[in-house]
Amino acid sequence: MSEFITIQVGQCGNQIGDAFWPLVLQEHGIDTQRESTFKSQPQHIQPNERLLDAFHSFFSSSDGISGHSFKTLADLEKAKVTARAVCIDMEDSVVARFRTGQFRHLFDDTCLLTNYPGSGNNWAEGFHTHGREYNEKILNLLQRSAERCDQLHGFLCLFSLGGGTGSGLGSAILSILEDNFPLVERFVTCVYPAGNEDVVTSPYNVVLATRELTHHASCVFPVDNKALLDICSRLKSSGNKHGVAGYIAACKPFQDMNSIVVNMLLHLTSGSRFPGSMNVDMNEIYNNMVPFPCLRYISSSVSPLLFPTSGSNTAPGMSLKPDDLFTSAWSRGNQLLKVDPLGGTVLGATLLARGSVFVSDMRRNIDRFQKKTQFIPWSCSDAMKTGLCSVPPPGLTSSVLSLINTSNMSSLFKDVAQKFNKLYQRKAHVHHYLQVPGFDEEDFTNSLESLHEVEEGYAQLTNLKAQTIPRLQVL
Ligand SMILES: Nc1nc2c(ncn2[C@@H]2O[C@H](COP(=O)(O)OP(=O)(O)OP(=O)(O)O)[C@@H](O)[C@H]2O)c(=O)[nH]1
Ligand SMILES: [Mg+2]
Repeated sequence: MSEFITIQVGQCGNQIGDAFWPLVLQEHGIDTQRESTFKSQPQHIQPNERLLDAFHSFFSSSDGISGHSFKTLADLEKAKVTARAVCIDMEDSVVARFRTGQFRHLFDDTCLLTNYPGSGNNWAEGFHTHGREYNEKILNLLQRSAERCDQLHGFLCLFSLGGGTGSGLGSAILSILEDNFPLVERFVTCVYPAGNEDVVTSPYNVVLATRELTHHASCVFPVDNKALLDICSRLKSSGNKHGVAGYIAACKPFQDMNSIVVNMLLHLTSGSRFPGSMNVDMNEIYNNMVPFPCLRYISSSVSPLLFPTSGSNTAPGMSLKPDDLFTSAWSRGNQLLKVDPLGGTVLGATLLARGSVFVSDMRRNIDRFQKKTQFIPWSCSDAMKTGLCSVPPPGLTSSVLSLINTSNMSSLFKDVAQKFNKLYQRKAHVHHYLQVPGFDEEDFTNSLESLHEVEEGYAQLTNLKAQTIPRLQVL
């Protein structure tokens, strides 16, 4: 089975990681309440050989995993099972949860890296200062984690682009990976800010980090906090008498928002981890979805949208019929990013189903998708990637993931450039960046140029008509 190393950087990356690991365990039927007995174990999934096989994807053990049947956290601790995770932050508070919390035995202490007091919401601090200082240490951590793998398939990198550590150090790590593990794909899930946030310098951090993503990631699955918050508010505000504002005031939306991202990640990797009649590996997704090197940004959505961390699956949509499941996955309002994926030209699309979705359901919905989609003219319209993984997510009978590389992605970069320009026209906060050794004013302009290239690259493909190329004449 394919193995992944998860790299969590900064507060956001580690908070998404904090939501990720309990759900991975839940997928394998492992009771995360240490004291409880097998009786209270989730009933939907029984540990069996094929699930144990898949356990290698995210976990390793010096004692070996094969042959074990894990039911509780205590079983994992006894067998010295650790998560294939590298958790990095330049402050300590979030990563400390992995040292002392309920899952402390799951994390190899030597794979947790922290400092003090953070990168001060400054990409240059994260990229240059911490990137330089920790380069060797991070490489060592990664090499050690990679040595514990038999079939390392990819790195899953999680960080936000708004702050300094995730955006700066997170994007610096991409180059370390590219230089030292050139054959292993780098999949990035990065969080774009909502726009009305606490981090004033986030437009700079986003633009500077996006250049690194464009050049050093294999495939990027961006999400944005505005889209995530809208989804959570829509799904949860009906239960709150003060509506959306009441929902936001009453809870910590990050928890719900992060669990939506985690659901997407678990579904995304499911084909590489579990068996299925038409399984799709992550490198197949990358090869089919990215036709040009810079246009590697994929809009994603999973259906049904759920909040598994809140204990029970409370969201509507649990009993969606197959066609509704597919429609919901590719619909504009359910994308984890504020784009209309089918409003432009589609460069690549993947539909991945989990659980009891029949091949006939799949065929019918591919047909429906193709009828409403304008593909790039040089690709035949059935050039879609589709997959069926037989293991459903916990608590569900089926689910669908939609991945779309769309020319409308240009709207994301246009919006990011506008926010950047508003700040940069006044050169506000620029001095903080210029005083960091290694940072040059040209980094701003070069990064903006790189952003424009991606925006243009996508925009040019919108409404592109098929060209008639004259046949070559045989002389
Ligand atoms: N979805 C989501 N967004 C988050 C979370 N935590 C922070 N953010 C967003 O991330 C951005 C701030 O980045 P952080 O991850 O806090 O910053 P950092 O990488 O730790 O960098 P520094 O604190 O500047 O060193 C803002 O846009 C926040 O709204 C989270 O748990 N989930
Ligand atoms: Mg931080």
